Amino acid sequence: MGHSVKRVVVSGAGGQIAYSLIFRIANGELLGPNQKISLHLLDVPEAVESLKGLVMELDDCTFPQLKEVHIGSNAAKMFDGADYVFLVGSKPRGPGMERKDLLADNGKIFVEQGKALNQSASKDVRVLVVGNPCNTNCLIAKSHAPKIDPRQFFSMTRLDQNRAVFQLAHRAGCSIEEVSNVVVWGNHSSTQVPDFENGKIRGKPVPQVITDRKWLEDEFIPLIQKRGAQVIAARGKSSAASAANAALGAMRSIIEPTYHDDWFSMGVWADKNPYGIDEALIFSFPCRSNGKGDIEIVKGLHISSFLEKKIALTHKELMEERAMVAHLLGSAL
Ligand code: NAX
Repeated sequence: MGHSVKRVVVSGAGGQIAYSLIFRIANGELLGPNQKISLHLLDVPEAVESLKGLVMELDDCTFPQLKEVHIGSNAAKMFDGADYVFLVGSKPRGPGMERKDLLADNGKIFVEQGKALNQSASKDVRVLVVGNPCNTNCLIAKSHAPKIDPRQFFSMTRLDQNRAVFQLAHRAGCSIEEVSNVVVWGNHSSTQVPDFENGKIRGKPVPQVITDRKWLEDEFIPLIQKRGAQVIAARGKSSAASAANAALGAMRSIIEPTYHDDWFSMGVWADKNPYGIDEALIFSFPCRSNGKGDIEIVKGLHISSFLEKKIALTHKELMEERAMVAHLLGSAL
């Protein structure tokens, strides 16, 4: 992908997710111990001063892989030649703010960032949108970047996947590594569909191992859908280290070949999907990587009528979100 030093961008670099993510990237956890990296840290002008403190801390970690760090608030400059971009920055929902206002407010950020990516990122760039509402933000950014293949844009449902894996392993009393093939369909929101029917424990469908169907339907699914809110209630702040961990895992899943017959959960451009989802959406599907950054949607999963009804709801929500930001979508939709 172009440079011998890889350029990795984190937007929202002054925020709490970034504070966990940046040090792990700099420590080689994204691209391995032999890959030199250049970190480009983007935030709004008011936050740039605090980024100087972050740079001091990065210096003081003496990470061998970290060749250079750039900070700034000009997206096009920060995206220059970018190989991997984590779009984390966005505004939190303020008091009394409607979902629609949040969509429009944050959507504007992704109009600008989509244009800036189009202007200056590497044509092979991989972009992971974390900032919420991440699926629709990703759709907006993609629609303003006609020079970049839409299949290089992703939105993060990895934290939801990880949450589901933990709960299934916990309930089954098995180890994390014994749970595989867990996908969360649709939107990263409370309508998301954590799929226990196609998930596996020790290679067997989850319902053959966890036979309490009532638990799976009535407790497991809502638990994953509401986990983010639970963390906020307990911590007084939203998930940060687990979100950073998921962002790192998600980008690595794009870069590295997918193990055997496993798959992972990722919001991707729904073009030519075999599941009847509107093709002009960023929708979370089961995905595999060929290890060169090319992702394909896994075909042929059985969708029961139980799943189908739930997927229809998250599908509808994403179409509604898209309609709310129709004025922000560029020509490359
Ligand atoms: P913080 O509020 O701690 O940090 C956000 C940072 O973004 C701030 O430093 C802010 O100045 C910056 N920012 C705002 N506008 C920007 C712009 N135009 N360009 C660059 N930077 C900008 O939030 P944090 O807890 O780090 O969360 C960041 C985003 O991740 C939020 O939108 C949050 O909802 C989302 N999340 C997404 C998750 C997912 O699974 N997809 C899970 C965790 C998290 O909730």
